[in-house]
Amino acid sequence: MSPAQDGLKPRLMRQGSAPDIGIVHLGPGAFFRAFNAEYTHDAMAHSGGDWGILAVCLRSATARDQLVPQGGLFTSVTLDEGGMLPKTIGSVRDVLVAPENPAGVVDAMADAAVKIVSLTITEKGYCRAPATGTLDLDHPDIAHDLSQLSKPRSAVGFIVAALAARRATGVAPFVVLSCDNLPSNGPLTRNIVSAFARQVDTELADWIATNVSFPATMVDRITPATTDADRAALADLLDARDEACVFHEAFRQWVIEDDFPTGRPAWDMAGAQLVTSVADHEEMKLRCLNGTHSMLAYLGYLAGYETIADTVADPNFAQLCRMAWDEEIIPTLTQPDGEDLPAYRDALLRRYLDRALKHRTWQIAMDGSQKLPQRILATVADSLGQGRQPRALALAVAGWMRYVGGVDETGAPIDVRDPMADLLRRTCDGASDDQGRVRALLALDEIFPPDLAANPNFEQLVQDAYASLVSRGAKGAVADLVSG
Ligand code: CS2
Repeated sequence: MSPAQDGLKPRLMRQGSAPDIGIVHLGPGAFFRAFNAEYTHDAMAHSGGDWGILAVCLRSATARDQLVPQGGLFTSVTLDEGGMLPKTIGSVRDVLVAPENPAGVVDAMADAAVKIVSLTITEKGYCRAPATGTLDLDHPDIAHDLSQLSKPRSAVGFIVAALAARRATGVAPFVVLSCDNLPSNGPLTRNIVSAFARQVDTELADWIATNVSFPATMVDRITPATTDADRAALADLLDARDEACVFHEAFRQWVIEDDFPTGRPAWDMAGAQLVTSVADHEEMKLRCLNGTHSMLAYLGYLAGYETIADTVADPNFAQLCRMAWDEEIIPTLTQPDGEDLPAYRDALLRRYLDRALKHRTWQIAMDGSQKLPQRILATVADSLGQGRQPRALALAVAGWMRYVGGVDETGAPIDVRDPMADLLRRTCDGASDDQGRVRALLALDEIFPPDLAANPNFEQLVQDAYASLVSRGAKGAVADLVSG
């Protein structure tokens, strides 16, 4: 083979034989590849087991088109100051695209070899009312699935259809493992699945309540969307293209409630923490990391910063994070076993400052209506309840309100991606002045719990923050707050 031909040789090669499928994973995007697939790869490398993953795309075929031509193999690239550290991941066995053959996906999930169905479908994939976490029966996908359960569209529809098929054939249920950034994601998923099943068949709902386990998890690894520039940089390094590669930080943390009656991969051997309760870890991560991530996303975007690293390189924004953590978020938390909250906070700021990770503020700003309640509003409510004035988080809420208005500080349009984008825009445009806009947005009870929206102290904090953003711009408003 000539050197030129050798240069075209694919470098993705499976080490040893491929594992049989034991997991179906819904939502094989970048985070799944950087996290679930890599932990499972590491667990099998350590302890073996047939925990190969059948990945299911619920909407677009992109992941299938990237992964299947590569035999499911892909490169997981750790980014740090030392550069790119590539590693081939071999846990994905196959990829199905649900809209092409929904009944085939239900059959695959009903296979007795499948012990776990895991999910990274993002907040909106749960079709829940964000403020309450309960199933939204008016959601178009839920309405569709309730009338045609043999061809589901939603994750909950697939789960219930497959559990019904297993029950009918006497196959033990799979474990449902939510890996999304939602509060008490296990119980929340249980509630949604149960509410859906109850609409279909009360005996099935009772069987699910008695037999199916829904462990809660805390997941953490910063994984920006992969760009063409990333793929080109990896191709230079490996001398071969990998269409399915993923780039992420070195840090990873997975805390899992250990409730797997039919077994699980040795994720603990790969560094995951298997515990009896995840709640404190989950709250710490959602409020400290995701809460300040969203804060930086809206205010950083409005200030003209492209990435989180650019945003916290501005000392006032770094100070805003410290203020939010120390005065507003950490006082609402219970320190989880094995964690040190001040050290956790310091490590977070270091992770944000990492310039190798180009995590765009615009990416994190997506789907704010689905994220705000658990990331920011719950903390604000607790903080007000403690008699504090959570000004940094109120500025974050005001930043979101400016952002969803769809016009930035230079008058340019903002590409707002959110399932409620139209409603948010109409709500903003329908208000006659700034105060009216704040009031109209606070009245959206899908997002703002009525008790919080009716709290005059909270409204005043948001009104003041919004006025400051309008008069001083995001940079000025942040500077005033941290110096004041
Ligand atoms: C981010 C998260 O996009 C977002 O909303 O806040 O994806 C965040 O990067 C991860 O939760 C980190 O573990």
